[in-house]
Formats: sequence, structure tokens, C-alpha cells
Amino acid sequence: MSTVRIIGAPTDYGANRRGVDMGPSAIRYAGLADQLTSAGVDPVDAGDLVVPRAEERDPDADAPSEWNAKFLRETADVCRRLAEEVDETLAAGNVPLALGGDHSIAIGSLVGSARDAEIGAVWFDAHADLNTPSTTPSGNVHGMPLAAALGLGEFADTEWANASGLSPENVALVGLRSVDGAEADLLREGDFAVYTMSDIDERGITAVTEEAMATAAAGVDGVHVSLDLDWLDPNEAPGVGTPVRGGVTYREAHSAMEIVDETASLRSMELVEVNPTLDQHNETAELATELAASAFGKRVI
Ligand code: HAR
Ligand code: MN
Ligand code: MN
Ligand code: MN
Repeated sequence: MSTVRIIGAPTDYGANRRGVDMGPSAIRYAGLADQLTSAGVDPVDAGDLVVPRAEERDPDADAPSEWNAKFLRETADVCRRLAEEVDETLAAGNVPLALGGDHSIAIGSLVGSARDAEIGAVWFDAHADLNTPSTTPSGNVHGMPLAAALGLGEFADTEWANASGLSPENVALVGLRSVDGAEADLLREGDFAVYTMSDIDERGITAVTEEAMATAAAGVDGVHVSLDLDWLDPNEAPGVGTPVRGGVTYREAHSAMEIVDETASLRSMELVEVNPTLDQHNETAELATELAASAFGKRVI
């Protein structure tokens, strides 16, 4: 039985509104450990990283003056520590499951997962998260983690961000429907496998996810799955900071996570952007636990 090590990263430095810092608590309270047990894995909870409250920090401290990236120092600090936890978890032969927090924590997950390995990544998200400090419309780092981990733009020389074992040929983005101009240019020109909601409409979630996982897994040691809950339609997942209409359904999301399990290449995973202050009866957190269980092998019979 494989051991899944849960690592909470209760940040909201990277988001445009408060509340996602309560994600790890909400996801645990929704029954994550029981769900993982019913999936046939052994959950071990490493607790939460210590994260100072955003109000106590200066969002502009320490960032190079030409960088538009809020709370960069704080984000770097959390990501360094998360990378260490993820690396140690893998070194012990276990599977890391990080709980956000905003999506900026993915920089830490990816750097840690790629420290001693070549990895791929599948990004289940309404957004591409490929902005850099010079292209971001918001200065919010949760719109940048994939660019950061790939070492794009200003991140090329950023020691805590650039995940050397990850390259664009092994990155697939699934479910896109909100993409900024500079991100669209990158997606058109780059080596990524890109699946918008229209591709899912046309080809179906099964074919798209199978291809995304196969592309990410080709020639590498394993795949990091990044699940931003705003990937789902806001009707299914209202408790997220940046909802975008027209997302995947409850059943499509489960189907995709079942394919993640069937591919048998899952190396590390994260659940991000759950915002309990915007949720209804913790249903988005609950959905996150169910989807994690599907990704780790839970089936009806
Ligand atoms: N692309 C926009 C930006 O860079 C919005 C990012 C949205 N937030 C997320 N990321 N939840 O997936 O600000
Ligand atoms: Mn190591
Ligand atoms: Mn995201
Ligand atoms: Mn998103």
C-alpha cells in the first residue's frame, strides 16, 4: 500500500482576495484522510507549513523594483520549504499531496518533485498560470507558477523557482478558458500540450486526459498533477477565488482523475485555490477530497 503524505501550505499571498489560506483546514475537515483510506492508500498528515498572515507583511518588500509580483519574498520562503518537504517525502518512497493555499505553492511542489528526477506536469485549471512579472495583469503570483517552474522570463535566474527537471514538452494544460494575451502567445508558440474547454467539448474528457497524461509521462520518471479547483464549473465548485463559467462537470472531473490513476505515473499532486469563505457548506473542499481519492485509485466497486 502506498503512503500519501499530506502537506498543508496555507498561503494566500498569491491571490487577489483573502481566504484560500483556510483551504488546508477545510479540505482536512471535509474528510481527506478517510477518502484516501477508502482509495486504498495510507494517509499520513505532516501538518501545515508555518505561514505568516499576509496582513503582517509588506507585499512589496524585497522584490526587485521592476518586478510586478506581490509578496515575492513570502512566496519564495513557503516554496523553498514546501520543495524540501516534497523532496523528502519522495526520497522516503512516499507520495506527496500538497494542500493550498493559492496556486503559487505549485512552484514549491514542482521544484521539490523535480529535484532528483525528470518530471512531467498536468495542469487542470481554467487558467494557464504562465504569466511572468513583466506580463502579469495583476501582480498576483498565483497567475505565474507554471512560468516560474519552467524558468520563463525573469524566473530564468530565480534559484527557488526554476525546476530543472521539468521541460515544456512534458507539460499539458487541460480545461483552459481564461488566458491572458501573453499567455496565449506562449501557448501557441511553445511546446506545451494545450487543451481548452473546446477541445474537451469536441473530443471528450477521456481522450483529452489520456493524451495529456501520456504526453506528460513520456520519457520522464513521473507526473505532477496540479488540480486548481477553479478547473471545475463554478456550479460544482463555488468556493474558489477566481471562478470562470464554462468549466468541467462533476462527472468529467472524476473521470479525469480516474484516468490519472490508471496511467500509474502519478508522482506528486496538489489541490489548490479552495476558498472556504466563498464556499457553500464546504462543498468545494469536499469535492477536492473526492477527486483526490479518484486520482489515488478509489472506484465504486
Ligand atoms: N491570469 C490572471 C492573472 O495572472 C488570473 C490568474 C487567476 N488565478 C488563478 N490561477 N486562480 O489559476 O492574474
Ligand atoms: Mn534529494
Ligand atoms: Mn491556477
Ligand atoms: Mn485557476
